[in-house]
Amino acid sequence: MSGRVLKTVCPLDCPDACSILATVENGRVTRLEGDPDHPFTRGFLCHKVAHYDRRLYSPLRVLYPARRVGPKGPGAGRFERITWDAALDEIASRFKAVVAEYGGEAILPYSYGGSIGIVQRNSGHRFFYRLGASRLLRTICDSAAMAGWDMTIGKAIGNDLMQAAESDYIVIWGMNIAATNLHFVPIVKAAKKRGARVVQIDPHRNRTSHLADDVLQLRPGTDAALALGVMHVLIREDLLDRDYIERFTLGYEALRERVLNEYPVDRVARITGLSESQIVEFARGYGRARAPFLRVGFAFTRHDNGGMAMRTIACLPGLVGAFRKRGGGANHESAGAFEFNLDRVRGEDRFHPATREINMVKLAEALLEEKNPPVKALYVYNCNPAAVAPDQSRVLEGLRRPDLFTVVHEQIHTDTVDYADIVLPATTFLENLELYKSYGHYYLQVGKPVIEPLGEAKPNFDVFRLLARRCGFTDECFDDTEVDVMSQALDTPSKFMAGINLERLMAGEPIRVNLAADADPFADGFYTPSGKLEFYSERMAARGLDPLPRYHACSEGVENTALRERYPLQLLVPPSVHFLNSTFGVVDEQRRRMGVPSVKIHPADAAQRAIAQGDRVRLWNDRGECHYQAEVTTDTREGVVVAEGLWWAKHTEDGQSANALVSTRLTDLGAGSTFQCNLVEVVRAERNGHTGRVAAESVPNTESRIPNPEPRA
Ligand SMILES: Nc1nc2c(c(=O)[nH]1)N[C@H]1C(S)=C(S)[C@@H](COP(=O)(O)OP(=O)(O)OC[C@H]3O[C@@H](n4cnc5c(=O)[nH]c(N)nc54)[C@H](O)[C@@H]3O)O[C@H]1N2
Ligand SMILES: Nc1nc2c(c(=O)[nH]1)N[C@H]1C(S)=C(S)[C@@H](COP(=O)(O)OP(=O)(O)OC[C@H]3O[C@@H](n4cnc5c(=O)[nH]c(N)nc54)[C@H](O)[C@@H]3O)O[C@H]1N2
Ligand code: SF4
Ligand SMILES: [Mo]
Repeated sequence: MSGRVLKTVCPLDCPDACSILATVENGRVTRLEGDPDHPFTRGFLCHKVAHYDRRLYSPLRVLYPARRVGPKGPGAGRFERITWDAALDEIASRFKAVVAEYGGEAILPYSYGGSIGIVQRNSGHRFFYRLGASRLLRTICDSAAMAGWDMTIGKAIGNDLMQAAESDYIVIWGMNIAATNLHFVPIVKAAKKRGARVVQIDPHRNRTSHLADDVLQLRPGTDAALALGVMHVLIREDLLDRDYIERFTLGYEALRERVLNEYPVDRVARITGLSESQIVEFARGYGRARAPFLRVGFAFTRHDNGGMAMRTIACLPGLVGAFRKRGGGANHESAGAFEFNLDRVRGEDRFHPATREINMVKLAEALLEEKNPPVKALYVYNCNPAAVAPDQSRVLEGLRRPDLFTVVHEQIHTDTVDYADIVLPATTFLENLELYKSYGHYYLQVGKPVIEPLGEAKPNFDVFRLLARRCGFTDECFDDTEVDVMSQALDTPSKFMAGINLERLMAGEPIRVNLAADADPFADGFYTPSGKLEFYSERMAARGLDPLPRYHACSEGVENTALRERYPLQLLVPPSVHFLNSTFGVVDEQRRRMGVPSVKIHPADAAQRAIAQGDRVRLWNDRGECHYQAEVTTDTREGVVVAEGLWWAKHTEDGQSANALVSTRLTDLGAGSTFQCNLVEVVRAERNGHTGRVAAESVPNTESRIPNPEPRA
């Protein structure tokens, strides 16, 4: 039997937001394919989502509410199945008790990007505002990138990725597109076929390097310096679009003086570790191209100088007038065009929240140090902090606190579930209704459930409505349905969203925001206070920051000579093609493709430490340690080690991953995370005289400890 084919959307934190055709036979999902009619998906999905059924029907799927009956932590916890009524009653009464004794701010919601849909992602806000809980600053991902881009451009939009097929010079800056923006790859290939040159700027040669004519392996955290060196050459050699600069930009003269005086190519070469000719050649290529296109990633913004780095790089297209050239321009995120009425969706207009803010990057501090009041209850949804958050040893220590009441609403028995007092089963995108935007392309789409919820799983939206009632909240906003919330989201004066109505979306078709694919997104001006691309920024000055682009060294980089005496290597922890953050750690096949947790090290660094290919090594700094397997390779530059992929803590040898080495330091703009900014040391690890290979799956993927007595079909 062939089954029914239903359309839905990938909910994962990935810029591609693919449209999916799901085949359902006898109530079971048997096939997932890319929608050939979606202009960006173009008929294919990444491997992990094409096989999402392995995750959907995993033995680790959480299907019923459960209560802890053993100690907290991996391997220790035992859970007993309870009813939804019992679970909701217990949460409501524990929350009320915490509010009575410590105040609402002792409750902390913790969520991020498990689903990036508008309804499920934002459905907890009303409840937690009404409760008077602490407010979470959701900064773990792109807040420095957004703030930096905003200072120069004013809104997180850019030239359409699809039109870059007509570019003659594509720069991929700090983004591993072959892993993290897969549907941009055919576009780059099409441009190459027409003769485009492709330059990648990344300390680490990865899958994307196969597309590149040149790979500039700069030192991590020196990206602003490289951009300023490129500007120096563009200005010195007059490779500028003067008409564009005059009409569309602000502060060119001041920038010119700064760049010519302070960023000569030899200085930039010393900072970045690139050669002078690499820098000059790159600048000439960019400046002479007919339509240079810049695909800007996140990695370089995850240093504590990252906001300024983004602001600086975003200036480049302004000097050469790239935004208005067909095929050219720049794109970091498209998300700014989706101007939903989020105040309404989140209930900010109604509840005017003014409670304490807690930055999600500092979860360790929140759980271990916060006093006024202490965090006594934690509610986790859409997120797996035990695996993804920085300073992992301390996060786990905090989660282990016996006096902390922790609720985890999850699809899968993750690392974080190991620490839960109450576990609630969550639906996946195949089981719930949702409105999706993208941060790579410009299409909106509604995804409808294609199967009934498995077990007793419920969407976030339903759970928060039920909890609101249990807590006695009678505000009418808690009577809204998911469709009501979608229509509230679309109730906006935004010019990008004009004419987009829910009926059309509910029919399942992708609908484009009002920004033509081949348009210059800034033809009518930029979204800064001056309406210009701001080389000079009053807003930066008002914050006491340098109003002009500049390079300042990051705290854990090559210029920190004191710390480098103890920890000489820069550690990068970028995403892997086989995982999506920690979401696919549950799938045996994806872990098999990953192999064991491993770290790439340059042959010169390995030789100095007598480390050979396949050796078990210890990585550490003052924050923590982990044991990984060494991969000796020139794919990384000297002085830089790379631990790709967000492993579950329990799949590592020590029960903690490279995130144990990552600090909770914040970025210069946006108070964001600094995942790529860590100095470490690596040595060959000997334990019981053995230095051999790390055992694959040192800790196997255990069966869920939550009883799921009903047999699955
Ligand atoms: N397959 C897959 N796709 C994903 C994800 C995933 O985990 N797996 N995660 C999703 C999420 S949440 C996000 S935010 C995006 C992230 O997508 P990306 O922007 O691609 O990811 P980054 O972590 O920013 O790292 C990208 C590259 O930057 C390099 N890099 C590290 N430090 C520096 C630096 O200082 N300068 C420069 N120039 N390069 C540097 C790394 O070596 C890496 O190759 O991807 C999304 N898509
Ligand atoms: N080492 C390292 N660490 C990193 C990064 C890195 O590159 N390297 N990247 C950082 C970045 S950029 C990001 S964005 C974060 C991502 O961190 P997270 O947002 O925590 O992302 P995931 O690991 O995908 O975990 C999401 C969880 O939400 C659950 N979930 C999915 N949908 C739903 C739902 O509808 N309801 C509920 N209740 N749960 C749901 C999933 O089962 C999954 O366990 O990680 C950060 N951590
Ligand atoms: S993770 Fe990204 S590439 Fe894979 S299906 Fe989802 S949106 Fe598409
Ligand atoms: Mo992210």
